[in-house]
Amino acid sequence: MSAPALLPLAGRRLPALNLGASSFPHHRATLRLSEKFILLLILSAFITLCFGAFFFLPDSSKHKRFDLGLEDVLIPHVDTSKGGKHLGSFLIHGQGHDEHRHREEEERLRIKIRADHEKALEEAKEKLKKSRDEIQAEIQTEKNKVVQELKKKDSKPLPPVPLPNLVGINSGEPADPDIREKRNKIKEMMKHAWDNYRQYGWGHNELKPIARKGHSTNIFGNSQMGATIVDALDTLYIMGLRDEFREGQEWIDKNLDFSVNSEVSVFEVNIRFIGGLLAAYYLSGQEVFKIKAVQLAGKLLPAFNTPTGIPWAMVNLKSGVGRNWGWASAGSSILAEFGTLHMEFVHLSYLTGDPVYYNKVMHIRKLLQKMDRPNGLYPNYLNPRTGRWGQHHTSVGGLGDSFYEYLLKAWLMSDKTDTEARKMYDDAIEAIEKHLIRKSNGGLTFIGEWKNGHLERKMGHLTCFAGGMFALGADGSRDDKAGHYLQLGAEIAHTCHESYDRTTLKLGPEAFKFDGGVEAVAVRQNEKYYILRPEVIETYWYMWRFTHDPKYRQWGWEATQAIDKYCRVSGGFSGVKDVYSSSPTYDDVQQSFFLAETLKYLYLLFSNDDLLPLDNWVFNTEAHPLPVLHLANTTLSGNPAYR
Ligand code: DMJ
Repeated sequence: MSAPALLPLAGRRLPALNLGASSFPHHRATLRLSEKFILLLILSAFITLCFGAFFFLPDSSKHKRFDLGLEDVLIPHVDTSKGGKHLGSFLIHGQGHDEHRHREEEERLRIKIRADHEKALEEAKEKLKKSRDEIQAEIQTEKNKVVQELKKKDSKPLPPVPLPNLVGINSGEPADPDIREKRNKIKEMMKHAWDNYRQYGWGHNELKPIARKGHSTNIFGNSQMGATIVDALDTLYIMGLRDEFREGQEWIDKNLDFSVNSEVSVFEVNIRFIGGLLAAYYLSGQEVFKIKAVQLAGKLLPAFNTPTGIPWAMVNLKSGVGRNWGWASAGSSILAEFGTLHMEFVHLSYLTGDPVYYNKVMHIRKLLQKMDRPNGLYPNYLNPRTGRWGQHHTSVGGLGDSFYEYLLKAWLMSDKTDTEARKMYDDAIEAIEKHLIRKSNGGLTFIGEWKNGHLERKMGHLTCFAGGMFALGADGSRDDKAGHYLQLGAEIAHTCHESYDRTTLKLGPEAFKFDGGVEAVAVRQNEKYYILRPEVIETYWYMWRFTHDPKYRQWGWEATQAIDKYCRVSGGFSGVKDVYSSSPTYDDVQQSFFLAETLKYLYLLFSNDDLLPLDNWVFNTEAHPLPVLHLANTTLSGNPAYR
């Protein structure tokens, strides 16, 4: 027979179907074709049956899946605590009443599975009718929906941000050509500092201008956080160095990462990074700065996890573990460090709508308010475990300085509504005047340091910022003593200028004495250095704004020339080790605050007052301008002072 050869598959499986084929040889091929369909039909029916049996028969793995959370619906009577949760025990009990219930459940499931299956098939059919582009468009719409949902989840609604007039008419450019030239010279110095950092230290925290490489100190931890970039941004912006600003912004956007295993100073990171980022945000409106500031602030929050809520000096950005400086009296935190967070943290709460930052700093304030103060003075050391003062050492310079500054600025920043801060400032300044401020034999007003009941007649370069602070706080002072405080500011400015003028380089030493015939001169070798600090120039600028006495511009120009002559090197600017030596040696560090503060204050000193007017802007202690918050009609959660 040749038939099997014609239909080899069918013939081999079901030879009986070939029986009649030989009787109708002319229909043979047609009949074989029908047989083929019949066979296929039977085969597919068989497969469907097998599949159905396989699919609908109970199996333990399926039930285990339902056990994960639906056991109350599926097997409500089973006592799971006795192991009845497993399918095995359910089936063993599957007699009588239980068996009936079980069958019902299975039927219900089958119906549901069938319905789901049909629905899925329908959807698939519909999908297949659509073109590839239509399907892609649908997927994209779905994706966008998810992104929008995520965004909604992450960000709370933000309050409107007030952006005061930024940089005045004509960018504060002075009409007088001589002043303009001086201002241009300062801008050129900024460019020299930036360009060299850009070339030799990019991404590092600071620059070694002689070795021409990156530099860092322990305050920034052990990672490259581009401190100079962040600190310099607003100065670049104010000076109109927009290309440089954009370079900095790009680096921050792409590289500034806070998930690093690095132990940083909470204070320094706050004033330089958070302050710098917030100012850059307010000036430029670029969201990236706000986002980075908020991210970083989140990393600082674990530092507040102490028994008192007084933060540790240092925190590891990754682990959140905090500790204090080994040198601080009795494991204490430092007044100028935990007391210099207020401005930035209030702005963070304002921008995010999250009161957590505000609450942290208000807690510190409340705690300080309750404490006894020896002679009304705040000691520099406070133990965060016990809440007790450490060594009774009070200073308006290092360790204490910016705590007083931030009391005054909290009041100014709140549009003068935070009267609690103003009162604390007034009380503190009264005690300082009584116990620390003296006139030298030569008639120079100085601010000494209080150490265990004894006045040390020594003033630090850092203390010189206080001249500007007194002037800034004159308006609104208690008993209408504005004239007195303006005068005090002028006297401090004069004393600090003397400390510069009595040196060989016309640059100020780190600390100077008023003792044993010595007046405003450093005595110890290790106090003769100048590290590009801003405080004296800062005071000149505030005094200029409040008095317009040309001597402040004159003094500022003397300092500019001295810096350019003695601190400028081809690779940037360096500090000098001895301001009394005619051949100074360099310390080979270009500090980030030189770009953030020293050059900014100099530039402002030679600009018109409408460049960052003090009615609208308050400068943080690192010279980063933050806008006054007109909160009279706004509620900042948990903040009665602002209501
Ligand atoms: C700056 O980082 C800040 O001004 C701080 O408050 C103390 N001093 C340095 C610069 O001298």
